[in-house]
Amino acid sequence: MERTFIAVKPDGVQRGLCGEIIKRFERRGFRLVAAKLMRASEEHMKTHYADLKAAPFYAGLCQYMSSGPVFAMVWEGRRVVKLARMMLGETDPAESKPGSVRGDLCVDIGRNVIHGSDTVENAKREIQLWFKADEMLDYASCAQAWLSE
Ligand code: DAT
Ligand code: MG
Repeated sequence: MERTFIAVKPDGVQRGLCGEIIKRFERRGFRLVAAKLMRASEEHMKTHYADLKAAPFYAGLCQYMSSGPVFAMVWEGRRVVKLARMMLGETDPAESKPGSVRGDLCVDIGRNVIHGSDTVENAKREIQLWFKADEMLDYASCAQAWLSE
């Protein structure tokens, strides 16, 4: 079973989109294993986005991500990393198809409401960065038997 790190960014939290986003992951058949509302420091965001250090938007991105509460979550399920990325849409909302989070809920690449890990490896790194082991819960979901053969 795979896990991924999903976060509603400060613009998404301010715009009241946490419920809408949680609903989409629940409906798809993924299981919430951890969640917390937190104000990330700029240092934390610099570590999170370390691979983008050279990008011209890096400083602004880290400032924006630490400018208000972020709703951080870990979701579990079969192929959740890839499927969640598809649910998010493209990085640029203008390239995102209707039906995706970014294609439905936002218009600007710099305020694209949601983060999702792009690979299984990065998901592991990000989950460790945002959550302690005891903040994640293992429990049996009654839906499990009905989601896969
Ligand atoms: P994603 O969030 O789809 O994984 P990414 O990892 O390439 O995209 O970039 C991280 C975030 O940085 C992205 O969600 C929004 C911001 N970003 C990316 N490209 C940008 C650009 N050209 N101008 C402004 N912000 C950008
Ligand atoms: Mg990324």
